[in-house]
Amino acid sequence: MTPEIAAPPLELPGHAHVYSGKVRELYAPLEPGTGRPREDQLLLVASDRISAFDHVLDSEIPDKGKVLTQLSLWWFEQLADILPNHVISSDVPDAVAGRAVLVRRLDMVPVECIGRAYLTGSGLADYRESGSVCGIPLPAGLQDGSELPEPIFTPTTKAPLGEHDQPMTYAQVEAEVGADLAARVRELTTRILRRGNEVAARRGILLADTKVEFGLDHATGDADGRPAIVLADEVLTPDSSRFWPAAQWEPGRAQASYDKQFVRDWLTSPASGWDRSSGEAPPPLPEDVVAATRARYVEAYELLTGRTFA
Ligand code: Q0Z
Repeated sequence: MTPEIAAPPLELPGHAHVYSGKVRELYAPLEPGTGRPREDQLLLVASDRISAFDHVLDSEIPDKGKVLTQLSLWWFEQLADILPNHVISSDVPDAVAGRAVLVRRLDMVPVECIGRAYLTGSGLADYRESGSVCGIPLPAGLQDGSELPEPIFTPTTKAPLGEHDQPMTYAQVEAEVGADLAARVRELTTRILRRGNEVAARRGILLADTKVEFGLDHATGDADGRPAIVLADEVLTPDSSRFWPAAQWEPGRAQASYDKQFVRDWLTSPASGWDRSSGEAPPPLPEDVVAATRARYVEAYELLTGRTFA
């Protein structure tokens, strides 16, 4: 892929820019006295940028950052009986109102914790080659989009930006973080996805898979003196999970993507004039595709939360 040049990050008074992701930014609040970056907090800012086919598009989706941030905050509440989360406050600078959260800086677990409830994508490719996913044997005869007998943990490495994460076996996770922590993040990942699907199914949405990130809070130990595991980053958003409309679910073909279907359909249609295999950056989206995509994000938020997106 051709590396597209990222837009310079927003200047936020009182904050130091720490890191740019594909569609999000990390800042550290500055200490009022010293002006130095705080080491115990981060400001997570979601932009309106969207990626498709491994490219960050030139077109933004208005309110996408707000919708995903508010959805993630809502999920943290739905998951609060399973584990604590990193959120300190959603009282953030006006420039990023609604699309940023102030969080506790944690010691991040160096594994991408992926849970799968349905088979697709790289999991499907692995299954077709080996009959298993990340070393987990699965029944024969599964198709693209099949529901799995139970949610599975299919971790990957955390690759640097622009590189692809690599699948890990569970034994590799144990070697990386120890058997105790490996078992705990595996259990938490599948519990989060199971809870997510219990809630989403009532609203006509399937959560095929999800990526969650955990951090350790060494200050808060559990009864056995182990550091508390804290849910970090964003959770169960369309950027971290595959959302499928349940009404259109039909194993045996690629499923409609809840959020990006209009984007993908237009980019792969003759109308876009774009050749996915060319390595070229995709063209800007027509305004009706932008509007329809914004409406899908808002619809997912409103369906799931039962709230109106202001
Ligand atoms: C999250 C990311 C980006 C948003 C680091 N609570 C935490 N403590 C320490 N580190 C992180 C968190 Cl959430 C952390 N990321 C991913 C990148 C914007 C989130 F650019 N990286």
